[in-house]
Amino acid sequence: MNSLRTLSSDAVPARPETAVRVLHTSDWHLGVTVRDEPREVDHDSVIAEIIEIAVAVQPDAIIHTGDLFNSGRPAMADFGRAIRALRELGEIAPVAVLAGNHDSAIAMETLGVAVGDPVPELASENSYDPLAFSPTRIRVMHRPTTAAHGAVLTLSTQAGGRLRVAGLPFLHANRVLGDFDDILAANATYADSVRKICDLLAKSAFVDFDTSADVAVFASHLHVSSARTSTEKEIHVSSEYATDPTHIDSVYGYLAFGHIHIAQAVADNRGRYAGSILEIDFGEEGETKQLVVADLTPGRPTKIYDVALTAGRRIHRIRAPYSALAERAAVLGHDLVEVTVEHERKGDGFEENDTVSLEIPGYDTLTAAVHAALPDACVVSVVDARRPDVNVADEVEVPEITETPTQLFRGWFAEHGQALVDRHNAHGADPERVASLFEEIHAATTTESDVEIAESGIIAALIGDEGDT
Ligand SMILES: [Mn+2]
Repeated sequence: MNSLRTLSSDAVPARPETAVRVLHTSDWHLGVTVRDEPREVDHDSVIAEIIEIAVAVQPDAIIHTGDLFNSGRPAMADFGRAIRALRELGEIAPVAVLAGNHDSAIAMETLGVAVGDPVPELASENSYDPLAFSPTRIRVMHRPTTAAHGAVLTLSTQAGGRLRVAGLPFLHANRVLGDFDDILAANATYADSVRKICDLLAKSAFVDFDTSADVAVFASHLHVSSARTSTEKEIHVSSEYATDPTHIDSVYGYLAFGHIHIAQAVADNRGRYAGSILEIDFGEEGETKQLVVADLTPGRPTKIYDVALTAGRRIHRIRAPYSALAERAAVLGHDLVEVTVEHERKGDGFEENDTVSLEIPGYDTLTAAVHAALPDACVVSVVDARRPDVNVADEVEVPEITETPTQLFRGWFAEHGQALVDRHNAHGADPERVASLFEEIHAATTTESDVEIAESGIIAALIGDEGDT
């Protein structure tokens, strides 16, 4: 899978008369910081760009596939930012937003209230009809649920047919899914559960569906098998948590995914990860950010356009000697930069045996000097990697240790272990067993043999497993 070739929004052709146009965005992560530096200004400018593009391409629906917020408890400023953005988008076309793994159901439910989404109330009165035209411009799907509770929307389109949107917000592993009790066995695997829910949603989405006039989109915040997390790496999610998209009903004209931040085609080009809208951490440095425009025409292949997003500051990690920083200032502009300062190189006037002074004349600290060399950039951190000739190990006095790790652990545990066990002892741990468990694990890791822990079943039950993308 190669990187997508993005267009500017004015290169996207006008919507063909018979097509239904969907605008797809994802993974905004409102509230995210880079090394404590807030991104509000970047979010404000890229959201303005998204709204401009939406006005330009005139979609029939706008779909946001999750991680609207970076945290389950967004700051009020970000909550307000989301409300304003959704309302502005809702003026252009109906909007559906799904909860991602970073969003909490409660924050998203509250957001739905704030933007006037009436569906949860209709569903609780048992009067929501997923096959009737949606009564709302903004639908916030705050948790995975059934069509009767708002997982399926029916929208009118400029082409005349209907657009059906089936949405599956992020499905947390090991979380009780009361709405799906009928179809999910208690011991179903994650992949099985996703598959059964997808089948159930498709069943609802294609009731009273006219394939000669209507089109449908499946939207989800989901790990899709074989998707890439960065340019080189394939994601190695255990098959337990990756969903094979080939089984997603072929009647859907477009599959809209959120979760993975690098935009990419998935499922034989049936859909996209729209990706994040800013480089939100250094792992995304250099990635192109984008939206997706999909034109769905009944009975014809879908046309997909990748539309570049260029607003917001880029992020960079640079390594250079101090003397080489100032010349990079113009290129870095106002971007966010982490600077690693290396020692001055030979040929810059320094010889191998010179004593390199770490003082930079005129500045008290290296950080102050770096800020002065890059006056416009937002320097988020400065790492001092000078003094390469000093062998750090020579300077550190290593105390001689005569006890084995096991003896050390037992010594420490004798002193502090009882209090620790008392504090966490909801599960009846025996202090002697904790000490012997350490020995077993230590022995296994030092001999590279498999660890067989008698309590592994109990431990597995205690550990949740939510990804961090
Ligand atoms: Mn995300």
